[in-house]
Amino acid sequence: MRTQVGIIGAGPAGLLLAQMLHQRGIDSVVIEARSRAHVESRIRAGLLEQGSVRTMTEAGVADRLHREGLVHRGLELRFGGQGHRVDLADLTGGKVVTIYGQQEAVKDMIALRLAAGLPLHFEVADVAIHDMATARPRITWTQDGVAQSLDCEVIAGCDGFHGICRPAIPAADLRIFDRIYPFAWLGILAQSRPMSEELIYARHTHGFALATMRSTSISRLYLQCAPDEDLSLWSDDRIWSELRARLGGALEEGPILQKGVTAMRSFVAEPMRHGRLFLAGDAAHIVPPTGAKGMNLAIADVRVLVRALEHFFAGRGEALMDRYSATCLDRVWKVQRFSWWMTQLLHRYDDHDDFEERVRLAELDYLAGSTAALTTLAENYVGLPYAD
Ligand code: RFL
Ligand code: PHB
Repeated sequence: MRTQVGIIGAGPAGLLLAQMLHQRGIDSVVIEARSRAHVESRIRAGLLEQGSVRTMTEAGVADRLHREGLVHRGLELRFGGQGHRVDLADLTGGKVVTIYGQQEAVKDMIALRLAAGLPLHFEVADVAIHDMATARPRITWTQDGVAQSLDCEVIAGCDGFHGICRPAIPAADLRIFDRIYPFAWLGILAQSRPMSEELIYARHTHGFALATMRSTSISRLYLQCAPDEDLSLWSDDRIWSELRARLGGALEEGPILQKGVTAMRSFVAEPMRHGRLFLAGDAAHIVPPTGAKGMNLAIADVRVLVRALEHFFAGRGEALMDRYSATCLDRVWKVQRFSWWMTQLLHRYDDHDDFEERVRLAELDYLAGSTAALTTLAENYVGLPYAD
């Protein structure tokens, strides 16, 4: 088999890349380790920046997103038992964010690709990359026990944090920046009306909590917990009572549909390219979810990669491919900074002394009362402008 771009991973990065390349007449083959049912039911991100929605709209994958997505013009910060509304739209000249489940976006993109008869292979195993330093890199895998080989001109490593693409780059050619936080999030999906029409980010003496949603009848709620938290110690009653304590206000309870613990980490691998292998999305970087940036950053990488590949396949040379990593990393580090800042501001650190606690509360109080400080938060939250 041969193609122009071999894409490893059918998450948001891989699927959007495949679709945007198809729009430009560039062939690709997507391979995915898990089953279609698995990737379509994996509950993860929910918040899209305005630019992500625009990118998905231009890519032709946003019809249902526009019908079912919930547009939010603001959010609430809660601390010291009081809520403070942040008017994102007012602070950013009208920009908004949209709630739409990542797995819904993934379902839409898979359906579109399969309906168009374009190659997307699930449940592949033993994926390996060969000759990535040459102009004819190759991907091999097995499917149903049969060995497969794909000759490519470019390989896109969109296989997430635990994929094989980043580790395939020689360690000496990669610089890793990593920070692991001393807490995690216990997340639930519940059949209950959201607490409020907008997201609530709460800082409480027990720790952080977040009230978000997937629809007007499904809530998504998160609680700061220990990184090695034992879920079996969290009965539904305990979860609801802790959420009530941290979020304050009226919280409607309902059947819990899903529970999980998410680790918190900041991670960047530089550069995001090795020869003809280009990393995009979580394969290259991870942010803690407090800023709601992971999927948005994956989409931003894909935009840059599509432009570079469009130039290359139009015979206009490799200049944009050469700039791919630096262009992406410029945004990645700004988003890392914002995600780290939101995380440290809103979480409880067991090793922090009273001085640090007072400084954090002063910062929150300053933030809530300063249009300058809120504008900084808002313009990062709705998404920084793209370089192009
Ligand atoms: P993904 O989604 O991990 O997709 C990678 C795909 O590659 C497959 N794969 C392989 N395929 C073939 N061969 C191999 N050897 C393979 N190894 C792996 C995997 O099965 C998978 O299908 O990465 P991608 O596309 O880069 O997308 C990144 C996003 O998924 C991620 O950043 C976000 O979910 C992060 N995130 C959030 N991002 C936001 O923008 N807004 C949010 O509100 C938000 N909330 C969150 C989040 C992540 C969370 N968790 C669970 C980590 C909330 C949570 C709780
Ligand atoms: C979500 O809806 O899952 C979500 C929203 C905002 C965040 C993190 C997760 O900061």
